[in-house]
Amino acid sequence: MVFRKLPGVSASGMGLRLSQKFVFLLFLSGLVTLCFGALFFLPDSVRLKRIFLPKSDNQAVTVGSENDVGEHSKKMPREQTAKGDSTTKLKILSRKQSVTHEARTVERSVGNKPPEEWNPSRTKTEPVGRARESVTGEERVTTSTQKGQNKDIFDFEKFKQCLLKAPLGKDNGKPSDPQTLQRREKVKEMMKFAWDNYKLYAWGKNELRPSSRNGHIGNMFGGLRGASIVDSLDTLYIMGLMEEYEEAKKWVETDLDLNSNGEASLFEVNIRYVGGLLSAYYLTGAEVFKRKVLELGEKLLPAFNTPTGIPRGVINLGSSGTSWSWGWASAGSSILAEFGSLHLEFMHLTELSHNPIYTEKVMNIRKVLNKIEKPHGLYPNFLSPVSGNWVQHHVSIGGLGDSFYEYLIKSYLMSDKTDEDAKTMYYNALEAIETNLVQKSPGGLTYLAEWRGGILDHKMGHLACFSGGMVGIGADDGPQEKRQHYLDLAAEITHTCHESYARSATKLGPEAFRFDAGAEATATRLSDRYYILRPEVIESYMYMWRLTHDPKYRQWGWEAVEALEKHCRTESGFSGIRDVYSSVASHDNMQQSFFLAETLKYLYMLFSDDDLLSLEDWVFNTEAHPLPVVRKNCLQSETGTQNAGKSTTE
Ligand code: DMJ
Repeated sequence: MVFRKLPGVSASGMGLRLSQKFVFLLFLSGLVTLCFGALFFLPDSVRLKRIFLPKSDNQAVTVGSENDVGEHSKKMPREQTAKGDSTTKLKILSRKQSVTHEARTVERSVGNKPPEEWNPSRTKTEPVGRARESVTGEERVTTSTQKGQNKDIFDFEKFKQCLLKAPLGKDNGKPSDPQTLQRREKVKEMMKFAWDNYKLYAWGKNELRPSSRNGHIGNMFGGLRGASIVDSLDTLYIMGLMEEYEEAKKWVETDLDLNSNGEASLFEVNIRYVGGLLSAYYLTGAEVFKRKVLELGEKLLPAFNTPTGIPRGVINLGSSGTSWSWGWASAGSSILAEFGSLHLEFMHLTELSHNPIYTEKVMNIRKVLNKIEKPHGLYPNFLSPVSGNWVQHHVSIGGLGDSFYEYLIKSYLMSDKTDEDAKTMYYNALEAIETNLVQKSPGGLTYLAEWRGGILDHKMGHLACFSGGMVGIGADDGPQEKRQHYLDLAAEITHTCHESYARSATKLGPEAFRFDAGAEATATRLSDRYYILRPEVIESYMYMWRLTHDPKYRQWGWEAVEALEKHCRTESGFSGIRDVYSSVASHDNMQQSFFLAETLKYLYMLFSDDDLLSLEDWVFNTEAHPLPVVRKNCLQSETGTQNAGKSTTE
């Protein structure tokens, strides 16, 4: 720009006119504003931004990637800005608490001798309560801290005294019948085989690819590694594969890096990592699991920073803590099965940390769900975390909805039957499911259809087959006149799911089966014919066995073992198959971590005595990680021996 002095106009300085100076200054200030404003658009990692801007929970975020996603999460996250957050106060509180909590963690590990671990080989016939306090041989000394004098510290000793039975039961649940024992040994061998191959070809990765003999990482866990290790800890432990358990524990100690900065499925990280670490801690008392799970738990909290407190499905585990909804979920909604399957783990995070924030978060979800009107008493699968309204009227007991219902009844059971809200919600939901979704096929099979705005889709997913077990474990606490009915319903659903296996060439069930156009429990679409080592059908066999002791459930479980061996076992691990109706196997080259966490664990339990992880003491999260019933009265009592009289391994 050229500045010239014009005649007759006063000028100063550089010989500019006043109006020119004004324009120049305006331009300059505009430029400065623009530059500063541009900082907001720089990526998080840019240093300048960190210097100039305070960290905020509500930063705008960009679309993540890509195709390899969670169970309920089939596509890419949607771009979201968590603006208009009405829970700022809570956020500040949560940040403060986080700091306090971190400090406490450090203090604990420095100031207190970590409790000695609980090893199954040492607990074979010991009583749970009294005997653990005596100082003989390998037994540990119960310190005053562990006796609950320091209320800030989770008292593992007292926790054990509040169990009714030893976790692994008498003689680790060993069945007396030789055939059952042999079958149990076979399942243990399968676990060892799956583990050994994972170790050989995929150590530290998330899953084993058995055909290509390498590891798979994917992007479901936001950069976290070792999903198969964390998912396997408790299975290895209950099977007495102690060398393998020790390897797994060592890896958690030295290699489980929680400082990742990727986008993770909140649901998947919660059920596999949080669930896996929690149960490893409760089973063994090893401090490392507690430390890790509390560190991880904190990283999940920013997902709840939405106007309603309903968390979004995808979270950045790094310091930004930004969260997204899945790109495929209508109108930026959150998924019922995802935000509805946090309760069990979050209640235990509060138990271990003494930080109420986790309980508050999940109780708030429940409050929102209780307030909102439900079409025909049903819970649709998509909810807006902004408005708190349903986004679509699709209801399913399979994918997208499944574990929400499971967590209602399990919340009640895990609360030592004190959580009346969860109980009411569960039985009301079950009533609505029976009225609207439960169907009988022309061939007499009971199934759970899906509901789309009042229209039934006569399809049942493999995922929905967990409901045999769910309805079964809830039967006893339902209204007196309905108890037998619920048990019958559970048996019928389990029977139908078994039929979906029995009607295939491989004796393994498809991903989804239908009851229309002449089909009865068979997949009619090519795209539904695959089996990816899922546990749900076997899970229902296990619960139904425990509830009825009808030998058919063990028989069905054994059929599944034989089918897995024949069609899914490869030279280097287990693999899913692409078509259950073809006896010529086409492997999908993936040994899912839930095969080790769930399928094999439930099979092992099916062939064990009932006191191995007794259902009186333990509930299983949706990834089959056992979490103990919280007996508040006992835990808070001075002596902590409310159940000590009953605390034997018998
Ligand atoms: C597991 O990760 C969990 O059981 C989840 O609830 C549903 N899907 C898989 C197994 O099929």
